[in-house]
Amino acid sequence: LHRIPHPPYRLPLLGDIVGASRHTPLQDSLKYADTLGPIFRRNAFGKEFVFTWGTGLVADLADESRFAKHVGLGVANLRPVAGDGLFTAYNHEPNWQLAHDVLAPGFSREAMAGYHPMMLAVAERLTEHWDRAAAGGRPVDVPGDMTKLTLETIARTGFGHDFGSFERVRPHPFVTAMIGTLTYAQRLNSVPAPLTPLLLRRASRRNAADIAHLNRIVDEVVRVRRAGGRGDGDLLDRMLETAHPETGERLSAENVRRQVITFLVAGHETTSGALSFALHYLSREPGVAARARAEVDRVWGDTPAPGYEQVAKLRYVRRVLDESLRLWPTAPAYAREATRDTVLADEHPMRRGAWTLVLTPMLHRDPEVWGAEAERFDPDRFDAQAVRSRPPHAFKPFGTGARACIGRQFALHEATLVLGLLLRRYELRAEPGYRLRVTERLTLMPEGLRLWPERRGTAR
Ligand code: MNH
Repeated sequence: LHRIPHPPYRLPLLGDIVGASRHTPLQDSLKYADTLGPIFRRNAFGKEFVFTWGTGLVADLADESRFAKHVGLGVANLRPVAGDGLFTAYNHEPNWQLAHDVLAPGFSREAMAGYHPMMLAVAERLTEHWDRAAAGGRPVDVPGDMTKLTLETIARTGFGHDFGSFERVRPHPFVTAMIGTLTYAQRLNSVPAPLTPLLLRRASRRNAADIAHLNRIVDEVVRVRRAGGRGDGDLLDRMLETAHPETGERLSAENVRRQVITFLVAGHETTSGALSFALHYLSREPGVAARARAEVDRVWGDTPAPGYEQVAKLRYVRRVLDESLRLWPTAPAYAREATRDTVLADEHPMRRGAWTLVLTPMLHRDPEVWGAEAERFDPDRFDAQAVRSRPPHAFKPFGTGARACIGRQFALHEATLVLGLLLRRYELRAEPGYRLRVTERLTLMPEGLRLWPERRGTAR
């Protein structure tokens, strides 16, 4: 450990808190990363945390024979919310494998093609809302609207549930409670554990109320399904009815509750951020927007309802999304632990159980891979040839290995579809003088981002 650099001003008891803000732990780590290099540590209240972002180191951490997901920090803080649900389960918990095997077919190609018409229907609710803003010359609240869209999408495709987000002026209480629990889980990292009862007394009471609220909403979704009989074979049907193909085991009622919360939260918050960042860059880069729009016009023409197959054909739009996820991977870190005594990249000894946090926004800016101009937004970094010439594991917005994101194709399909629809229908005018600010609540989101959509001529 002593060979790993740390910030210069270390305070006794408190550790490296000089210049750090409890609201932006990730962006602070990015600043440290710049000066301290590809692996560094920070001390918080006597505990040492190791951060890793160099491409070679991260590639080695992807070796599943020596490393695995570590449930720590922010993820561990979500255990009271999501328990042994897929995202927060420990590797050794039997419910991880069981739920993974039961739910994985819900993310197959066929399953995705089945969700497509519902995704399209939700996107139409968004364009109706944007049409009204465009007609009135009013701006739209991008993160707010993307959150409505992605929440409705996962709720309807996965659970046959309608939150009515677009009929509401304020966010659905589910969203408010979810943001509360994410923010609280992040805050727990900036307070020494023995002092939380003291320092976060009110916040922790609020958090308990938020969790109770999430449980109530989820229990109601499950109750309605149980009362009304099967859905159309969606995720909830799988959770409630599908037995494991080999063992015949089923998910328990308590585990179903954890999975429903997990999928409603994990299934919308990060996709919403990814769409918001992409729209920000599209509004700022007229050349990129024009190319993307030309592609949509060419591939889709003016078909009112682009089909499932037509979404994957938007290659350039997909690169815009990848490039947005490069600069702002909306789940900005994942933790890896050694599953036996080993040496990381032949350099850093790690005992079994020792862990490190991979900082993807820094990995995605590693100058050795992305060049000196890594801050520049350029979707051509994802053309086939550029991708082939990069080392593996240089781009990891969805994590790695057995515990990587199960919803990756779902998110990419949904986001590409929506960007295609919005580009075809509107010009996106940015707010003059807006400078990108990023809010952190374990996930990343552009703060205060507003755009003025303008209908394009006769196009759909
Ligand atoms: Mn998703 C795991 C990022 C969309 C459901 N997701 C992960 C991980 C990352 C991630 C990173 C790994 C975390 C870790 O190692 O600790 N996820 C994203 C991003 C998007 C996203 C950037 C959108 C963009 N995720 C989605 C969607 C769903 C989903 C959509 C569901 C419909 N994700 C999950 C689940 C896991 C996960 C469930 C946990 C998988 C497991 O551990 O088996």
